[in-house]
Amino acid sequence: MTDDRLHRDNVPVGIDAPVMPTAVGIVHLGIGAFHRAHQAVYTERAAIATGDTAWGILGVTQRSATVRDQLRPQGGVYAVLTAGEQESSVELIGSVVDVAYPAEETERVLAALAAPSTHVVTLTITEKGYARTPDGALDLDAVAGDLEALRAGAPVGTSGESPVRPATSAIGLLVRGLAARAGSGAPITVLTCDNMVDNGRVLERLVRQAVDAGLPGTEGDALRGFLDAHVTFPCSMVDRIVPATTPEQRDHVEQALGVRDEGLVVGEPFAQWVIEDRFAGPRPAWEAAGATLTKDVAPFEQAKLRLLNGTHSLVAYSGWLAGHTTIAAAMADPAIAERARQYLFEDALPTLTPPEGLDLHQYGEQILARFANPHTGHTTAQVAMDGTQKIPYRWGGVLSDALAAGREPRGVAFALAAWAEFVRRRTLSGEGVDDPRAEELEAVVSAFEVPGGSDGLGDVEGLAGAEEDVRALLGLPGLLPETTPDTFLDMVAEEIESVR
Ligand code: NAI
Ligand code: CS2
Repeated sequence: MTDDRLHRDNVPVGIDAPVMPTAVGIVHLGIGAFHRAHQAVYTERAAIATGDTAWGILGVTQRSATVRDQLRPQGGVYAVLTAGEQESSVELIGSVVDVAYPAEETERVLAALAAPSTHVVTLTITEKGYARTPDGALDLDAVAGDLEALRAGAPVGTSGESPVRPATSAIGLLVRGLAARAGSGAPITVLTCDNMVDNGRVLERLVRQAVDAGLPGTEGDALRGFLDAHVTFPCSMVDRIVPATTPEQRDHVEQALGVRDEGLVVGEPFAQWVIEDRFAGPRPAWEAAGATLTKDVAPFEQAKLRLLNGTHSLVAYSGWLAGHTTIAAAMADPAIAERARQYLFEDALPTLTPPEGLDLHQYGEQILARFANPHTGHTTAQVAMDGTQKIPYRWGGVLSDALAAGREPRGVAFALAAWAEFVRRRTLSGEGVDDPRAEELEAVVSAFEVPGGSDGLGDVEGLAGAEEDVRALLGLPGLLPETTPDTFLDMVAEEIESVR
């Protein structure tokens, strides 16, 4: 530990010391910015409110060791900068006790998932982390390595006699951990905190598909019996705008704290967590930190995904095309703000049943005000990532319900035109599309236009070329509802001109 680095044992004067967990009660898969600014904060605040310190978190990060290398030298402690319109504040979080990188520490993670002291697994592995094919089924190729390890029954916690095969997927790692736990029969709750409709049920289906594929027939009966009797997969709606941390934000907080925090995360003041009250065993008293426990998350989840996330994606694509780096800058553009309002209030809001006690118009206005907050620095490019994984949840339901009600939602048509043009420009400029289905997307665009043409945007035969590739992009399997009529695709084509 060095004096100029934040650490559990080196807390700056003048700021409240973080909680010191006495046990690991939670394993979190997908520790990134959002978990650190949301679930870990709720867990910290619940420990402070109740004095229950048995809810230490072991974070797991699948894709890189960066977060481990940020937090391990700090004893797991990091700061959260809350960046509001009027003021900002810094809070130290001690609920994360360590971070494991499965490629090098699979055995440790499996042992933690099997440990009787672990009662909850939470996940923020991004929509693409659920390893699904376009029709929503588990992509068995993506979890093949883990299913082989499952079949091999590699022992957990061995000291090297039979090295455990490194995990290749979050879903595979989770299934192997549950398999390691099954023998004890110790109950556990698996709580996904990713932006998907019916997220808990989606995750349960994928876990069960993995078990059926990995341990077919009677081989898997013990594990299936354990899942039936001792494991629950509640749904949750999570909300707090948490952008990727910038070097400038780290420098700003270093000035304020007097020590360097490599694990800093930044969030807006607003936060909400609505959790289905269906736990297999003990859990932190998250309600003491403001979480809502309910029997039915769906109305909250649908309102948030359609009103916040759907508008967010529209602003991201149209804002990026207009040259705006941040969401806030895009919201300051009257043309974009108007389109955001049209989608939110005319397309999405009428498809919703308001959650009890929620005024959807006020909620919508609050969302637009949150987007306009320039202090988070949330970029259009970040929100624009992984569009094929987000569009079905954010615009797909609005489109289906609007069409069923006899409406053709102009705001959704505009949003899809903006997404398609974003894909086209990113492909033809050579920058590429940050999306797990990038290869498919780029192939569609390149089939209609020659990348790197006269204007660097391809030899487009006028809008005709663009219209063809937009229709081809929208026809990608699993993107739009199969019942989408041609008349709506015509509306999208009409909107191309407004985004070019
Ligand atoms: P991040 O990029 O900081 O962290 C993503 C985490 O997911 C990392 O640990 C990464 O290793 C893991 N991951 C990424 N791809 C994966 C894959 N294919 N398989 C397994 N693990 C994978 O992102 P951030 O901001 O933490 O957001 C993560 C998720 O949290 C989002 O995708 C969304 O579902 C949810 N969320 C994010 C909010 C935000 O404002 N950032 C707000 C509400 C929900
Ligand atoms: C954003 C979300 O990046 C995105 O797709 O729309 O991460 C958004 O910031 C959160 O859902 C807000 O709760």
